[in-house]
Amino acid sequence: MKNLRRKALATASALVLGAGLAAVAGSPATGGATGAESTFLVLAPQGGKADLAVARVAAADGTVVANYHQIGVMVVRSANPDFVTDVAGAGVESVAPTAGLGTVLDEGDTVEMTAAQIAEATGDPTAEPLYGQQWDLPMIDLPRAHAVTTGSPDVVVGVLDSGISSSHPDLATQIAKDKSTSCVGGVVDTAEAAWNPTTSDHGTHVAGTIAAALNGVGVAGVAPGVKVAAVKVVDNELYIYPEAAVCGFIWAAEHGMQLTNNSYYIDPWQLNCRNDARQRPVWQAVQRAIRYAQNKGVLTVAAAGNSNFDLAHKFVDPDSPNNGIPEVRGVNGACVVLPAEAPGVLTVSAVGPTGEKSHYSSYGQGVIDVAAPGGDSRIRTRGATSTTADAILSTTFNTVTRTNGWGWKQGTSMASPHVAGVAALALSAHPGMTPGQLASFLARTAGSKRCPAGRYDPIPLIPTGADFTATCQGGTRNGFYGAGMVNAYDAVK
Ligand SMILES: [Ca+2]
Repeated sequence: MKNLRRKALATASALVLGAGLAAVAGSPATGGATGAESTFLVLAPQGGKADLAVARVAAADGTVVANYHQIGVMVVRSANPDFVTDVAGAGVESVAPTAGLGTVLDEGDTVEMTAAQIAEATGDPTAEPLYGQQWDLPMIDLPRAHAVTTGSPDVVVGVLDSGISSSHPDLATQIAKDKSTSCVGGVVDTAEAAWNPTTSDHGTHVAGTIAAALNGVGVAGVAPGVKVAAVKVVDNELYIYPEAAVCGFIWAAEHGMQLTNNSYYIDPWQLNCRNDARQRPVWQAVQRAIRYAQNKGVLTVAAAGNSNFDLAHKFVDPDSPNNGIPEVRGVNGACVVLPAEAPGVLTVSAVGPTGEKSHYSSYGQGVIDVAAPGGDSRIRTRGATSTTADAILSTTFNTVTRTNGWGWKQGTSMASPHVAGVAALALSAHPGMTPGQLASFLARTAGSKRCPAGRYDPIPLIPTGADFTATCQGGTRNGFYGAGMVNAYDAVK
């Protein structure tokens, strides 16, 4: 278990972060106020009463749309341009607007299987017809694990993501509908339509890796006996706002989930962290929510990111400024990457079909806890060709045609749910572990993987000009693989 790590994820989201400034929808102002409404997080002192803060919000022309009293955090909407100064005072520890602090989901490309490919694979009705293409499952020793258990329905994994298709033939029986919700906007909406996918099937793919049914259809999940709950935190513009994440963590904590999978990051790193006075309350709120969930028995599993970035040396951002001179940023504790960086979170790197680090996977000694298959469509052939089948096959939902299917994606987003699935199996076989015990258990039962010697260059034959080299540091616990590849059998035997 790591403790109070600091790291950042340089992500592809940098290019589109600016769009987040406009992504908090304005709605018509009411009560005579002028201007568009904005969303604010208002923090009462931790452990204190929120009554005073509630009164101050009302007096400042704000409306509390969600009150997470457990952690002293309120989601407030207001059209008052002076809301931040007006609400300040006794009983309010801090306040900040969240506009511009959404991070875009690193969704990845989906390559869908064709109907012909699916039909061709359905020759054996006694087995999952597409299982033969799930190279990732033998890699984590899953067949032997399933001989022991496929998981208990008492274990519920919260999928904080873009929703789960409840009409998918491989998922319809796997969803704990009574524990599913949308948290978009920071407000709970349990209508089934609200937590189904709209503009992204990322969460549907993640959910299939965790728990796709053993039903003679499509694919197998890592833990098909457990349940997944959709906790939709990604809005229709693919942004994850802090208020949605706060809502999601509290929801998971209050609905008996033992695990959440977080294949996204709330990442201020690409923003100006030096002027963080405005951001600090936002990250404090998210960290309170994560801590609360952990204290309620929820293990947070998170993806490391897809930037081939050394998270152990994040204090130097190689991309900023662009004059070739790395700048040491004035990052402090309010500027952390969440959820991956919060204490107690299990952080996952990705490997491809050879078992080597995926070319995109971020890494870092003391940061990565375990590794799992995330796919690498460019590694098996050492760069000669890009091979879709070297990505991860799971459940998909075409958001244009509104149809369910199966297809490939790759990323640490795909690695993290393998770990969540193994964790769910471990809890099924060995109930009662605390989040900390479970995290340690997964690390202890992982198959240690040594660092490659020298400078790692996964795709030397590709003349793309892109640099995917990396240097792995550490011994049996190292920056590429953490404690090693999760092993489902060793986690249940
Ligand atoms: Ca299936």
